[in-house]
Amino acid sequence: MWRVGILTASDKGYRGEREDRSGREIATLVTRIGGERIVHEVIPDEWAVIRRTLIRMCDQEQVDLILTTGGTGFAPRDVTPEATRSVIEREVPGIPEAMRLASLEKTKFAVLSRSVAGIRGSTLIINLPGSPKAVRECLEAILDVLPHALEILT
Ligand code: MTE
Ligand code: CU1
Repeated sequence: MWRVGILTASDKGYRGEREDRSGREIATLVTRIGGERIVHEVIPDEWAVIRRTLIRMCDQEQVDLILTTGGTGFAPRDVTPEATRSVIEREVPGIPEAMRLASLEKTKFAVLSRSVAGIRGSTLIINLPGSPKAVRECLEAILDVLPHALEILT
């Protein structure tokens, strides 16, 4: 079983004004590759909070994989990619490239996601967009390669 952390960055979700359907979608999808949700946080779109939560999931909870959802767009408070870049040691550009390529077949708006992926210690962190539909489309594009990726990381 892979240990999976889910981080939902959403001001509305944090205030309880929006259900975290995207986080639940991630939890369901990862079971297909033997992923088990160990931690799941809904936090505001704050650089420092996202950064702190990512570090805790990697270094304390020691998850194998963190999937974030939300905050990858152009709104002023969309800072998930920046917070992710601040904690990773090695970037993995191929993962967001593949997600955007696959998503482009569904919607032109795929190019507006600024998602990044990278490695901190033995944890792989991947940003997904905010909507449940985008989460499904992006994660399905890369899900099959994740077991091999995680195997070589550990
Ligand atoms: N990717 C897929 N596969 N499907 C989508 O519907 N929506 C796009 C893009 N990526 C979308 C997608 C849109 S409209 C935006 S603005 C960006 O993701 C950023 O989304 P976020 O701000 O919710 O992270
Ligand atoms: Cu959009």
